[in-house]
Amino acid sequence: MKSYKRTTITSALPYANGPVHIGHLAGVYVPADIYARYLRLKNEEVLFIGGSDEHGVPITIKAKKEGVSPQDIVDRYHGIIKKSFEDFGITFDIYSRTTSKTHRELASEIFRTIDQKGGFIQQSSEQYFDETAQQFLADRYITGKCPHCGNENAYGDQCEACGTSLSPTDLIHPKSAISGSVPVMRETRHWYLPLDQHEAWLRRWILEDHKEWKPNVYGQCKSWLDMGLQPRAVSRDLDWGIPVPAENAEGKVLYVWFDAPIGYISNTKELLPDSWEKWWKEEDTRLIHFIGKDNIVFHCIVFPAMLKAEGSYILPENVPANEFLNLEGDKISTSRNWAVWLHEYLEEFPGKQDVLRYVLTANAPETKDNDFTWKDFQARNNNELVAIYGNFVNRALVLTQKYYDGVVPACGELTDYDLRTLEEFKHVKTDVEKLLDNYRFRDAQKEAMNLARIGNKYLADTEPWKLAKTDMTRVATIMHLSLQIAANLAIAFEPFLPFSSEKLRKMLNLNTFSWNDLGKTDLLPAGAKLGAPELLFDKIEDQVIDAQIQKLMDTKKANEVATWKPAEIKPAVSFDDFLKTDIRVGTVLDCVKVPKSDKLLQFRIADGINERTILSGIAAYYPDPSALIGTQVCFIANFEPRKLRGIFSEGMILSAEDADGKLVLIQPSATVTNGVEVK
Ligand code: B3M
Ligand code: ZN
Repeated sequence: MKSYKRTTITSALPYANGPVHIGHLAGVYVPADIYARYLRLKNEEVLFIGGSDEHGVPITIKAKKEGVSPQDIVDRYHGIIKKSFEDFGITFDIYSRTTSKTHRELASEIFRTIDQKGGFIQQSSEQYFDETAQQFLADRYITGKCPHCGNENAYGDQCEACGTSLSPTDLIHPKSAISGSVPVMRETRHWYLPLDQHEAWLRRWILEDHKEWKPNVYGQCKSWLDMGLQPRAVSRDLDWGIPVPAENAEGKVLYVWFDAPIGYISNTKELLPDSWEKWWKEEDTRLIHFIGKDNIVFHCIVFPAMLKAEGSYILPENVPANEFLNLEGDKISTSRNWAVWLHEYLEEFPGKQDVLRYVLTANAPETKDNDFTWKDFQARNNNELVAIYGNFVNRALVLTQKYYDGVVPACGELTDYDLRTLEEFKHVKTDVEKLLDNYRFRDAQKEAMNLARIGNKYLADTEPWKLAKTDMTRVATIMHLSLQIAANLAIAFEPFLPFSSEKLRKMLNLNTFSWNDLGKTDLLPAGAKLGAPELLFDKIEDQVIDAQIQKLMDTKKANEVATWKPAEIKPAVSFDDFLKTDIRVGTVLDCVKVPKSDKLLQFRIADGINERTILSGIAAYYPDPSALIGTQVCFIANFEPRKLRGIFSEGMILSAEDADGKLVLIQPSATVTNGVEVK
């Protein structure tokens, strides 16, 4: 690794068109924050930059939907997002926004510099234009039929039904989402960054000089480069964004992906108006971008090409992008409300920021997409945070309270077993460091947890509560060492679980606090008075988790109903064919649940000729089957008899399946004679 003096850490600027959810936190902000905290603990010079991305079509679409201005939207969500990050202890040095004056000026200046150096080309192309609304249409503003799956509501950039990425001209019967009219092709001129001209150095810089990048990042870059780079438009015909600072640029703004990454730099400039340049222009500064996988090409190819074209900036040293986090097996989706929103989490789990941070890191999508489930959240809290970390700390503190009135006892002679324990825990520092230096946050956190495991084992093996009756000198040594381990835990976990570390630090009255203290056994001197012991974590009960799962199931139901469409009408049948199905009415004589089945009800039906037994899979929707006795139902009398769960079912009872899957019996609107036909 090159030697460096300082590190600039950036984390992707979320679009200010909605609140942030666990996917954002897991993929970008928790790892970036862990890294920033770690470097600060090592007393390195570090700057951690965040902010909202407030331009681009996602914002204008949201504004249009709500009938408000784009500025209203970004003002609202910038505040909500900023607060969520603060609440979760994400320690940005600045969290600003791309609608700031500093940003508008710097983005314009960088564009102008590149332009003056001849770093852009201008090209004309035909694009969809809405004649009614008198404007060019962004890809998202064009809808039509997907050529792959036939979905009628595909967007000009993607079909959400089949996931295919599209370009607007792929759509069959395109329509403007603004006016509903059929758009026409019209010529427009734009500025392009000729990425093809940058391909050679990009290949060398990434494929040869940065083989150490994560395989998912390196692989994506390689496949882009191997496909060959094309010029990319950096301006758009849109009325929301930073006006293109050039002649003949009326109605044109900078493409959001041109201005957004410059936001990292402008936010630095806003924070440090006099010294921002050293964080972006000096060779001994290390620049690290934390992002999600969908942003890789912009951070590894487009932005570096922009910076190179400008000429005075450094390039990123690493881009540790993550894959995606799913929720209970499904892709997180804002439009389907399939997410755990950070502000809602905090309302429902007040004070439990660290639990979420812990679980998201333990399950971080570092090498592949991963899944968040509430059961796993509960298990990790109860079996790891409570049972290992919390339990050890609590025992160490409570026993010290009990035997030594909360004062750190003096360390006596060390046994072989003590020495072996110390040896084991001294590894933790180098192990965690090595992992953090390689952006392997999940394993690093696991290593930190190992320290608590070592502590627990030490107490379990030495059993000071038994020795207290016979050998208080030995107990003093055990408690002394246990407290040193607890102090080490406060340091090791600080980057990961900062709220708990602070609590623990207070309990231990631990004032000095630096990464270099990790592994030391004299952090708490004999005679030091401890604070009052408190529980670091508490158990999360089943009903709390069940309520969260129920909430998601309700969302899923609501989505199914909202997107439900009637099935296509089947091919025509003749009356004679219809009559082959013998549908009759009968009266329910008896109705009970089939034992050991959640689904089946067993009916006894008077069919006018005799009695028959029919099983029907509607038990979930009729919790009191006896209430059906005496009512009439319709059934297929000549349905082939089948044996289900050892019972002969002679027919099929008719019901309608509602949009949410609920089954409702079909019953005649007035009582009729048993055995009559339905036609
Ligand atoms: N706002 C896309 C996203 O939120 C975009 C990131 C910008 S980083 C400069 O995924
Ligand atoms: Zn499709």
